[in-house]
Amino acid sequence: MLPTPDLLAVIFDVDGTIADTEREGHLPAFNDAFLAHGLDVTWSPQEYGRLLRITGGRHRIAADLRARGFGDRAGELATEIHETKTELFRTRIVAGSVWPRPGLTDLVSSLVDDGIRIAIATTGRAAWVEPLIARILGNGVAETMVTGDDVARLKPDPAAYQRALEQLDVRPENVLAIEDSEIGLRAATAAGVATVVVTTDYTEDQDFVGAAVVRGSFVSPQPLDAASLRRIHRQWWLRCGHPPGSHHELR
Ligand code: XBP
Ligand code: MG
Repeated sequence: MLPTPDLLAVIFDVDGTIADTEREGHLPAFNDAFLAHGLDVTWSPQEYGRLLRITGGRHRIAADLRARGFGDRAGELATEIHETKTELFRTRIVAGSVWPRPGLTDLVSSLVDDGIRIAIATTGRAAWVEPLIARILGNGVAETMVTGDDVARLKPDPAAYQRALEQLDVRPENVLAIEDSEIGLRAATAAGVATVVVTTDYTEDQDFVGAAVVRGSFVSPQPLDAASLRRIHRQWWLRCGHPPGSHHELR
């Protein structure tokens, strides 16, 4: 039997994965930004859950304003409101009000100790992603960071993952992605990367067909660490049966 590929790097999504940012972080920042621009728009947590199907805050605002009848003004207004939202969210991060998901920092330490490289692939904006990652992971722990500023097409397009793979200079079969959502799983899968999904309240009912593993937490039933990720990665490739170098079509 052909050897399974080694696990050389882990690429982490940010929102919902590194931190549970959406309900307590992004949502109030969007609502405060609507207020700052004099708009009578407040997204409820349920409404926001539906809007998460649209990746990228600017696109999310524009789609909602169009649905509310803002017509041609929606795009320009969305750009302005999103700039305010980005600054408000960045301020919250710098003030230290966003925390990692339980078990995340232990997993990262275990990967570092084991020599597994770490990267970030997100559709969020660099202005807040960079301070968040520096605060939670520490400076330099993530070798490369691809944000929504770096790619023309956001997830579920694979562009962010493809860019991270290029920057790491590794093959997709040597990497595992950690995601929280169906959109993220689709992006990583389309880049040929096996994916562990750790769901949140917002994503637990989504369709995760094609994931290597789906769980609701980093800590239970057993904490994820370098050894368990190596095991998951190896089992995925044994199951998939695609030798390194072959055309990889993830099922
Ligand atoms: C999540 C997103 C982001 C955030 C908002 O992406 O879709 O748009 O909700 O961030 P991921 P911005 O899980 O890939 O990080 O307002 O900066 O777009
Ligand atoms: Mg996410």
